[in-house]
Amino acid sequence: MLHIVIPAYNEELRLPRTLRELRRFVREHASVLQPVEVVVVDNLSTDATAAVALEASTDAVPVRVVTCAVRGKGAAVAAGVAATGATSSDVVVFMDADGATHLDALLESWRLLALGADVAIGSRAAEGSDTAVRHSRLREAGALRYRALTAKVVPGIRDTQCGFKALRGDLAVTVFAALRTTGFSFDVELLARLQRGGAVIEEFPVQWADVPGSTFAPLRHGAGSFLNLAVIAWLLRAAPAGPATAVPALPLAPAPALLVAVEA
Ligand SMILES: Nc1nc2c(ncn2[C@@H]2O[C@H](COP(=O)(O)OP(=O)(O)O)[C@@H](O)[C@H]2O)c(=O)[nH]1
Ligand SMILES: [Mg+2]
Repeated sequence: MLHIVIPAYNEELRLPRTLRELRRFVREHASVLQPVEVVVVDNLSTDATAAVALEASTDAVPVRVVTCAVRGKGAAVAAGVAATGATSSDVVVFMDADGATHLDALLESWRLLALGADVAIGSRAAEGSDTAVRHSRLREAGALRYRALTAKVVPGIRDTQCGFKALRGDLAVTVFAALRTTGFSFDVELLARLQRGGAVIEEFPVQWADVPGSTFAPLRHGAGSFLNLAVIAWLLRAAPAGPATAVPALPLAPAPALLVAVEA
């Protein structure tokens, strides 16, 4: 089963289109992506986020709304992953409410997990990615610095902040239960923990288009993001990056249909 977690803070405008596209995409690739459940995590929204999410629910793509009382994208994704109750035969994906990452990422991440990866992360830095629209100059400059620092915490990973990531279900539940970062830097802590646990992490190129209405405000969230990186490095100081074996062997048995469908 595929569980798709979407953190949402005041997303009544951007979420409906994302859920509509998701329904269409799942219908087109039903043999790979069904059964699926969407968990929208309403992060104390003051608009109609929960209502528009529930309105989008169908039999083929059921949508469940979970409330997270702790603000922050990290807290919201963690609450959603916990609510999936995913097991080793499941896949957990999380993606942003704005649908900035093209949904082809669903197929590619499935394929990588089926081939043996524990984690597959969308990357705007990987060869072959296509990032049509860019952020403001200020955000770009900040992102560049941020990337240079994340490289020290999670060596080898080129884009920690793309909104799309897929994990083996049991691993997702375990690692998110340990996560401490509630804000936008949670991806770095997540990847650092996974890396130190010996998880096989594959970065794959995505088609990515910025969608107006970002909830990330460089001036408001920027400094906090850098501070969080320092906290994460400190939190994980005792666990050196490098090969480890804490992650149990691959439990996902790929259906033959999956590999064929993805290649088609
Ligand atoms: N800023 C913010 N975003 C949140 C929060 N909780 C969940 N989110 C979601 O996190 C995602 C962030 O994506 P987005 O706003 O597009 O940021 P960007 O893509 O990094 O510019 C969206 O789905 C938000 O709705 C929160 O407390 N604050
Ligand atoms: Mg976005």
